[in-house]
Amino acid sequence: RPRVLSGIQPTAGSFHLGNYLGAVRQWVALQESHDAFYMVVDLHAITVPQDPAELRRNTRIAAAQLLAAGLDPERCTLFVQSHVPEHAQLGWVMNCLTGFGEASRMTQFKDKAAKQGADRASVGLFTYPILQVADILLYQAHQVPVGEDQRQHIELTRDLAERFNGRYGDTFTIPAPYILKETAKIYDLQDPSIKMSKSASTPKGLINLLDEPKATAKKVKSAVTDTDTVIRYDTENKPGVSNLLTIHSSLTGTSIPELEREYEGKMYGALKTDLAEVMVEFVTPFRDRTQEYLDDPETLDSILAKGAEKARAVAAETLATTYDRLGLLPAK
Ligand code: AQP
Repeated sequence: RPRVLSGIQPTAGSFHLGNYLGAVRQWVALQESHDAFYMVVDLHAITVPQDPAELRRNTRIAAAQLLAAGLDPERCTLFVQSHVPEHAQLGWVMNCLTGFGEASRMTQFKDKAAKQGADRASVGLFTYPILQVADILLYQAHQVPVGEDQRQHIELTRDLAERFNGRYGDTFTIPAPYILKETAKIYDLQDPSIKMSKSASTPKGLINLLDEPKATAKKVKSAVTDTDTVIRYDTENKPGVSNLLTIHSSLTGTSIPELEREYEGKMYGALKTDLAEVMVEFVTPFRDRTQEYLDDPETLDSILAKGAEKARAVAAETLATTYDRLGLLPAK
């Protein structure tokens, strides 16, 4: 079976709708057909300051949400990045292979550093895409299911894998991004020109899956649309309405043309009211299931321990081959 690898940060506590529709939902589907490795990327989280107790708590919350979303530890390998030390080890190797200018071209760093103030951004934030390269290459992943914002990082991964293979002999599988066009980018409900994001969105534009369902319904109902009245999918002229149609379609499985027909002659209010209901129906059981996993931290930790053991077996083998190819003297 082809292999997939992906990760999600445990920084915000709750996943937002963009994380879920852009990435996590694909993870659940791919565990059926692929040898799937999914992780909570706590080492990425510390590229910005974290409160230690919060980070620990949020790491469990992230894992609980992944299980609540439908990841099955019998069918995929679910683990915490820092439980597999090979990530940091291969990360260093990849740092040494990356050009400074090449790393400087990563747009996500530029955006995030600009937000923090260039002097305050850590070197870790700068090199985080390179750690991500190591995350992917360690598992010899064929595909990486992510949102559109990660495309550039997968390109970097491909470049570095090819560079290493060219210099030291075939070592790494060249991965491809797995990005679903429909949900590659979910937009902010208040500003449909920017992606929904935990750091850039205003609270009203961000749907956190663990929020009170009532609050979520309210946010959907007050989503920004346009001054026109027609419900039509047109990302250029009607980004707000198109975003709502995308969300509706992906949560209900009703195609967008079908939705357009259903809402012909109806007002925006009707679409928003229905979508609010769809959202509530989705988040209510999701929150309950997440809480159930959190109420039993021993089971949760043991799932993560088993996942880390399975992940290490693969990661250790790749790292050993890499060290050998590089000419690092093995310890006797
Ligand atoms: N708006 C989005 N639409 C589609 N996919 C998205 N992803 C994030 N936002 C959207 C995808 O979610 C996965 C996990 O993301 P992450 O843990 O790396 O978090 P992030 O990218 O840091 O999430 P944010 O909210 O975008 O954080 P900030 O604001 O800090 O940049 C990834 O596959 C991502 O593509």
